Amino acid sequence: MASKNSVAIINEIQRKALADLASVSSIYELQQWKVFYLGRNGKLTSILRNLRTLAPEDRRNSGIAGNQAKLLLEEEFNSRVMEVEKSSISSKTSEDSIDVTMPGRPFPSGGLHVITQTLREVCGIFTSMGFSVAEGPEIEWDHYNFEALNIPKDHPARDMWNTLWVDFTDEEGNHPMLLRTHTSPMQARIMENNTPPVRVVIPGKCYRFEATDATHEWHFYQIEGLAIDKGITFADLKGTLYEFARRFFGEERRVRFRCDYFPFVEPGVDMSIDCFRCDGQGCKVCRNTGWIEILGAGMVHPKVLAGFGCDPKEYTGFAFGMGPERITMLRHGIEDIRHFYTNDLRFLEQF
Ligand code: FA5
Repeated sequence: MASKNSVAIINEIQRKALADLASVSSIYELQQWKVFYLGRNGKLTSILRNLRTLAPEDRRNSGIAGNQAKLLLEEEFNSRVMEVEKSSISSKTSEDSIDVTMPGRPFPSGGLHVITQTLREVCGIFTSMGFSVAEGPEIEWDHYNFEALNIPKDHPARDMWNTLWVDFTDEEGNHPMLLRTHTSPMQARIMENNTPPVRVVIPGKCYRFEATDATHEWHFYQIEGLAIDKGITFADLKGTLYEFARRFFGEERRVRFRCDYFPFVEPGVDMSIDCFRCDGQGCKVCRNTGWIEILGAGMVHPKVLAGFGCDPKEYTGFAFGMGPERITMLRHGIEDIRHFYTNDLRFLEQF
């Protein structure tokens, strides 16, 4: 009789539990339901725990009914959890009413730094004239930066390039490594692995231990150019650089060549463009000269050519080194070189 009662009670609990489960509509209510029926002190659990007090035959029948009810309720609970979760997602979606046709938020896209743009454009102009492009190390040996360029130790021309030395001492106590002060050391590196005819431009970063002002940075780029072949003359140098200036700055900009001294060229020149700000009248930007120097150049010195393994009686060549920051300033009317590397997006995003 007791067993009949227990089975009936179990069936009644199961019926009630299923009815309650059907009306549950949130995860919170589901948890409450579970605690009420299946929890440690839940309705069904309490019945099952008391089975051991029944007679063996009754215990068996009630045990079977109780375990079946428990399995069924657990299964129903799990599928109800899935239903409730699903409906809460879809109701949220319709409540928030996502308009899938709306355009997405744009990703802020990056861009090339204005100096990178200039480097690429300049290299493009020279490649269209038959030059190839090469790159080289920023930490350089004294040999390539100075010695191979006819600037031996104690030569006063070393003072032209205020050098940042690398803290590395060789066996003789010398500091043979430095941050390259110009891209000219690449001339020797190129000639180590190539034979004329050579036409190459080399963009890269340079470093000088010098005070900064509107037209000088302590780190800046240069683009080196080197052309070596039989029969190259100063007219080729001028023609090539005029053509570059014409393509980069337009027909209206004026160009000036003046004698200059670099130990690795003979003769040497500097090339200037008339000042963008004052149109050559003289102002703060051009230090009242009307001109802004953009590059140094010259015919490769015979001694340097011989060092490259080229007979200077047979081969001649020209070289130049230009400052991309300066030509970018000229083109865009930028008054201070320091804007390029202070990472102010208000400035950089203009280009
Ligand atoms: C040189 O560095 C030579 N190596 C150039 C050269 C190459 C001459 C081949 C002959 C043959 P110079 O120190 O003048 O030369 O620098 C060349 C260019 O680099 C300058 O015209 C200028 O545009 C740029 N430049 C030099 N110093 C700075 C600086 N501190 N900040 C920004 N640009 C600079």
